Amino acid sequence: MTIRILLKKRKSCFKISRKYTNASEEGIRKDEIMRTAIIMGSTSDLPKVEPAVAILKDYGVTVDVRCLSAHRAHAGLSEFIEETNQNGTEVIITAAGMAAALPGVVASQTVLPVIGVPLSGSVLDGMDALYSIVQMPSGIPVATVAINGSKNAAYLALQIMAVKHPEIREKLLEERRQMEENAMKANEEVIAKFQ
Ligand code: C2R
Repeated sequence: MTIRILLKKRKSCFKISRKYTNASEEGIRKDEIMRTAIIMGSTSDLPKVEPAVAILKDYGVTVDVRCLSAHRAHAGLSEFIEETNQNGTEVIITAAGMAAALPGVVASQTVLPVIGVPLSGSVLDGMDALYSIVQMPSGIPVATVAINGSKNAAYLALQIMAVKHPEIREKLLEERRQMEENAMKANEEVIAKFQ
């Protein structure tokens, strides 16, 4: 291979890796990046999705947030799913209200774990989205959390990632220890109040 071809190859590799990594991730191998994606159906979903973004960022995870409706932007959605299939994303969180096709459509185009968050806001108050997301046909699962359960979607994503990343596992265990301590303190307060 001539030097010119080699240089051309290196340049295109650099372009691809730049496309798939954040500036802060440069120099980190793709398999070391802790990366998730969150896709919502509409920007009107943002207030219910933001708590998940905050939790994942607090754990130092890169979060690619997108608003890509399966109903309204199916080509753009497929393009993004293809990106996640190649850029080291480990889990995809999907959040949608009403006739929520989005989580299932995402799950149909990847073997990455897909978590679905049904959102309220319609006249059916989230039951429509819950039923749309939870009743997937065999072979294309979506791990469905509670209506508006975006925080648990983030924790479930972290638990999946913790299998590979010990730093996430340690932080999750520490948070659980803290949770238990607070719960026991609440118990003591209740005992003291009513004895
Ligand atoms: P608008 O507020 O934009 O009208 O959206 C969104 O997630 C949102 O909760 C209303 C609701 O429609 C949902 N939506 C879906 C999909 N695209 C948008 N369920 C989809 O592709 O599944």
